[in-house]
Amino acid sequence: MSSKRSSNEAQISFSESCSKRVQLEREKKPVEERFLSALNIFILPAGIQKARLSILKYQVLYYGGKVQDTFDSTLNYSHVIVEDNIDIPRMKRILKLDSVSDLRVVKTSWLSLCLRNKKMENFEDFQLKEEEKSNLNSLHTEVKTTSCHTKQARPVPDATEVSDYESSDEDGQLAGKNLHGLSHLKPPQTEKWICAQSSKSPRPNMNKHITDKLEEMVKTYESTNDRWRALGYQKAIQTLRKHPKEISSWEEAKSLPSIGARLADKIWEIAQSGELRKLKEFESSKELQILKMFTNVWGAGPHTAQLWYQQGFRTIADLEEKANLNHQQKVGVRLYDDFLDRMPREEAAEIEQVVKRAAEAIQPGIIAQTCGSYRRGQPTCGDVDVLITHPDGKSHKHVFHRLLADLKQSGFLTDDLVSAEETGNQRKYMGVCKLPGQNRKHRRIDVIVVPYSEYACALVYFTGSAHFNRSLRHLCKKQNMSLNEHALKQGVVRKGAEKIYEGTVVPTPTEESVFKMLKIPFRPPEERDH
Ligand code: DCT
Ligand code: MG
Repeated sequence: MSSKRSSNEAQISFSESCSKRVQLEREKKPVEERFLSALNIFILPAGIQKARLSILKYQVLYYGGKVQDTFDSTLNYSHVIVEDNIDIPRMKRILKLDSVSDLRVVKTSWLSLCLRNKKMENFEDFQLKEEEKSNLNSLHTEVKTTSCHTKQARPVPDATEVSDYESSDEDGQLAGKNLHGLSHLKPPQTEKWICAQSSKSPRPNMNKHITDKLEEMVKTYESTNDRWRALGYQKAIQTLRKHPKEISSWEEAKSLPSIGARLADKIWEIAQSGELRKLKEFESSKELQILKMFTNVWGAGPHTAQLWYQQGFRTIADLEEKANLNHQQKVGVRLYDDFLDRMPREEAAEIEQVVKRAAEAIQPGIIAQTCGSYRRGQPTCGDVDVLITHPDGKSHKHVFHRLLADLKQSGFLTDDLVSAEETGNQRKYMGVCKLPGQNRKHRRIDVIVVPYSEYACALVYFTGSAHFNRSLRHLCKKQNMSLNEHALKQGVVRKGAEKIYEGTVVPTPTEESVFKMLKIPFRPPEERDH
């Protein structure tokens, strides 16, 4: 790609993004936020990805600096910015200059550092000088990292990204050893799967500053029913969480699975500036904020939220007073604040005890186990998911209605949302409970009664997390199996997404047996919090 072409494209996209709006925003900014006001720069477009160039220019303008679109040797630039891999001879060739001794030539990683730290950083470590013998592969042109946030374009992927199994050397060696009866040494390919890994992995999320922003994008797209975009962002988040190091170039982001050019643009924008313009636009959109609020009403999805908005409702009070609500939405609106508040796990434990005691009074020997985030050891829970069964395989059948009746009678269950949902041999109740005493909040509770033969699969499913479950299901597909809250099946035949043969149920007496069948190590609940 010629640098000229890239420069022109960049300017088109730049002029689109830096319209009057940027100028106006800039003028409104207090002086301390215009920390780049001393800059009057030219950015050499060569080697800089189009979107990244546009972002850099936008950000410099936004924080009070000046950017010249074309190079003019008579102008007095504060800095001329060049991509990290460009050396002085190449820069001179591109700009048709005999000498650059009058210019302060600085690498883009300096600009990124300033934008990230929101202050003018010292540029000297990033400066390229005429007399330096620049060489792409020489250490002399390497940027000295003054901060762990310093960005450099580095070759990817990093060796640690590739699992042992995928490493061709290792594979080759093992293939040779197979002949000598060492085939058991070859690690199973399941190792790569999320569900095979502990969520308590010693490796932290190195890109949390990016995934946090992308999570916000997911929430927004979910509230507007843009499921494909939401899914695309979710996949990218999963990939970034697994990535062993901080993203340090657009190319690195783009090289990762599930990340295309547009997502790489967004990721790189956050990596460089700590911000995402698109998210800021969303956050400043009143309509989107209201849609988000409406989709948080229990029983309302994106379509209903849209409808309410079109009907002119703007607040939860509007809904309460004027909207035509069904039973669930009425409960959702009345208890809006309580439902948004996550309860401490101690309160979830108290709720579990109330249900356990009531179930035990009906049928001795009954098992009542809280699953979900509580079982995964989270400090707070959005709701309480109680799974009930009986080891004799039959006594659970009589418990469901009596248990709910008793809990309503005692005043513990205050509202029903879904009185009884039957799927196969399982029954699910969704409602609201409140512990006795002053200052107690209403809490969401699900009670699920299952036959003992389905208990292990139900435990796995209702313990989650949802992300962990998705990974389990994908892994099943790869092994011609299927898994849901009822059973694990093997010998499943699929044609594309369609199941041609349902397969046969594999007995799974314990959670451990489910993991074993899938050929992954057993993970206790607190290690499934992905
Ligand atoms: N689940 C799932 N897929 C979903 C939603 C839920 O597999 N889309 C499973 C995994 C968790 C379990 O059901 C209970 O669901 P929630 O209560 O919604 O989730 P949680 O992990 O308990 O989180 P929270 O604390 O918010 O309730
Ligand atoms: Mg839950």
